[in-house]
Amino acid sequence: MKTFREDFLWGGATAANQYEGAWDADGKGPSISDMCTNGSHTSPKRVTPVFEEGTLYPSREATDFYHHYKEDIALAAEMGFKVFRMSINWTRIYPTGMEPEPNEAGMEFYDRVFDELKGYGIEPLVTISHYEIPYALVEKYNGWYGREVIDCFVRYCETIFERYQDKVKYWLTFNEINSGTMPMGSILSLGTVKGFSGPVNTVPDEKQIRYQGLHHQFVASAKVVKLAHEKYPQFKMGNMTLFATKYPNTCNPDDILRCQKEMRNMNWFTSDVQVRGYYPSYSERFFEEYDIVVRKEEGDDEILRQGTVDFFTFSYYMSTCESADPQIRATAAGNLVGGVKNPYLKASDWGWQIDPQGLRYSLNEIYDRYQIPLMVVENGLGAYDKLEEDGSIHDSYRIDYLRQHIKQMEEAVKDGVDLMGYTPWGWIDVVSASTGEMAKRYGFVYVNKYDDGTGDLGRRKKDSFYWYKKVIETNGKDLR
Ligand code: BGP
Repeated sequence: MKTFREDFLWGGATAANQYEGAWDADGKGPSISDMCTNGSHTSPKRVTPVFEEGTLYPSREATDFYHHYKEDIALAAEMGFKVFRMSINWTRIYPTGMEPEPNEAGMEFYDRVFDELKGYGIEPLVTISHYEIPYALVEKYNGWYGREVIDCFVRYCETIFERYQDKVKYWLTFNEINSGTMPMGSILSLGTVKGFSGPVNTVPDEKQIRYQGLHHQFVASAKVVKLAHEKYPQFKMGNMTLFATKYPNTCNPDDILRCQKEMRNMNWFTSDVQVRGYYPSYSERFFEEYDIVVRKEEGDDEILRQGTVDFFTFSYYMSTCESADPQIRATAAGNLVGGVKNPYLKASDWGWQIDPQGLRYSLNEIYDRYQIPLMVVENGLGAYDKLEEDGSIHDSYRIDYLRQHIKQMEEAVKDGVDLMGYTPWGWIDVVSASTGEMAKRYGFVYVNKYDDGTGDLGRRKKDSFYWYKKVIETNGKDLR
């Protein structure tokens, strides 16, 4: 029976906007995430178009990878990482997204990071855009709604591809690109929030604007995938989807159809375009229902066909159920998306329902549909951790969560899925994307940083650190 391949890419995932900090160091410009305040599970973070004195902006310092990269990479190496998922902060390279020339100091930072990784034989996996659109592009073009942003993005990619061509092989174009199908995605992913100020859950539901923005992201992604394939044949280019697995709430055919529709619109729509190279047939009816008219330019369809990805990556945290009855809907919280609670599952302290078998199910569904290699590039448990007086952190709940998910990944491999690797989210504590909290921790490594902005940023190994090291050492065999 099959198991994880010998060259399985074990590692961990981060993103610059939640990890790097140094938000204005060495010429870096502000990104959308730098304009978001802190928040919590019960009080949503806010977007502020102008900087408010006395307000905390957690991404600005985050957990300071910028000044701790050597120490952090050494910790990753100690766990035996084969791959390190990170993102390049667009505004470190092009502070407003529109400069004619890149910012050399920003470029040098990533040279140092990639060289450090190389020293330990760790492969970088780079997300090109992970919730880091330059805020200047939000103000000037309403983010990705403006077609001009395609050229800004392509120039940014040309720059980093050329510079890091010998250092980076694996690239993902947009993090959780399908978050743009939801109102929340208009903030972090699309940046279509010009002039918007207020709590993130009050952002207007502007489908016409979001789907136009998504079209521009599809074209941008396809253009740079095509460029990479032509100019840098050693590159492997991937998409990245937020996979929010859905089950019908009952066997009532109304629920089944509702679930199918939601699976398509939420989970499949963007990858159908990025993997197959054209808009799926069901999208026409969806656009009609919501009066969405996507403006395409001549040549766009051709580009989409030419720029399909080599591998499929996704985040997986949870599942929910779908009901045709609006009264039953929206009882479970989730990774940017809600749904109906599943009575068979338990949930995290943030209400995200824990469903390891849902990962096996999703891997099988995705592989059946596309037949290209898959990678789970985010998965994990956001939890409150207790720092003991002796400096230890006993996170058995996290080990348990990950153990169960890894077991189900192995089942999926036995089912025949071609799985390349696994990078659990926030392998070191970072700021939460949805709430802006520090208290929601995912890491194997604890960072002394707290919700009020205090903390000396010291790093400590949690129990899960030693556990994951053994998992990697044994290629997933020893999960005790
Ligand atoms: C995904 C994002 C990550 C990460 C993760 C966990 O949506 O790609 O950036 O933050 O979710 O979410 P949160 O931080 O809200 O717990």
